[in-house]
Amino acid sequence: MSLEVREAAEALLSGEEREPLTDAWPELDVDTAYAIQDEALRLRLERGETLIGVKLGLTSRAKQQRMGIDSPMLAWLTDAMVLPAGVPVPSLLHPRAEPELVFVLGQRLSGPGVTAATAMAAVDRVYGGVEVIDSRYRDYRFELPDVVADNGSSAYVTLGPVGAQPASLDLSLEAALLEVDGAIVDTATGAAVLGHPAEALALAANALGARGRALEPGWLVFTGGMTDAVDVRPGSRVAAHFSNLGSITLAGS
Ligand code: OOG
Ligand code: MG
Repeated sequence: MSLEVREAAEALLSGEEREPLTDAWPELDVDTAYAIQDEALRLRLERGETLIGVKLGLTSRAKQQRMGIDSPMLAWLTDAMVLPAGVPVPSLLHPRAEPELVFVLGQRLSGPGVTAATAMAAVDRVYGGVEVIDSRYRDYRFELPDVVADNGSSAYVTLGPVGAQPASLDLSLEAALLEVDGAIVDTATGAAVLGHPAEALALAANALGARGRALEPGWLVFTGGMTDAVDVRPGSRVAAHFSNLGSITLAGS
């Protein structure tokens, strides 16, 4: 691994706000960005965190248009990123929240050749979830390699209260209402996520397979923001209400 990769991983893991890597390193490519992401994960595991799954980012048009990037990406989730329901969002740089559909895997899944149908067959349970993102880049200004290196802006994930059998729901029709301080500000259904969130799961399995890895049994897979993300301001309350998968409320601090 190059010195630049190690240094970028350490700098991003420090959590300090910074300019995008590509400002000073314009030739940074996506493969090298994933090497930075993997090195940051290695450092997290070295300090005692456990790998619990992955998240996809930029899988809906709402998110792609807002960030100006139209390729989905993958990032790691560890146990330190789990925010239990009811715990206020810790103080962060500029937290935003987004409703997501979440899979818990029953079986190992790895590409190539994983389809939405074979991906769904590996799913044990489906949950509603909320991801809190917090880009380390000032003003959320980044290119694709920057956000990949920054582990997809990951900060926290919260799982909803209902774990449904995958066959019991039509996930393309599962709706999320996003509420801020009592007002509904956005809505979407699962179809917003690549047409069906199982497509995001298949994409994750194939992308990890290409990197010589797999989605493991028991892992969480956050399939990407269905709507645009909203700011989590101190004192404000953000809630996601799913049609069949319950509600999650976050309090800003
Ligand atoms: C990148 C992370 C995107 C999602 O669900 O689309 C993401 C960002 O918007 O900062 O987590
Ligand atoms: Mg997300």
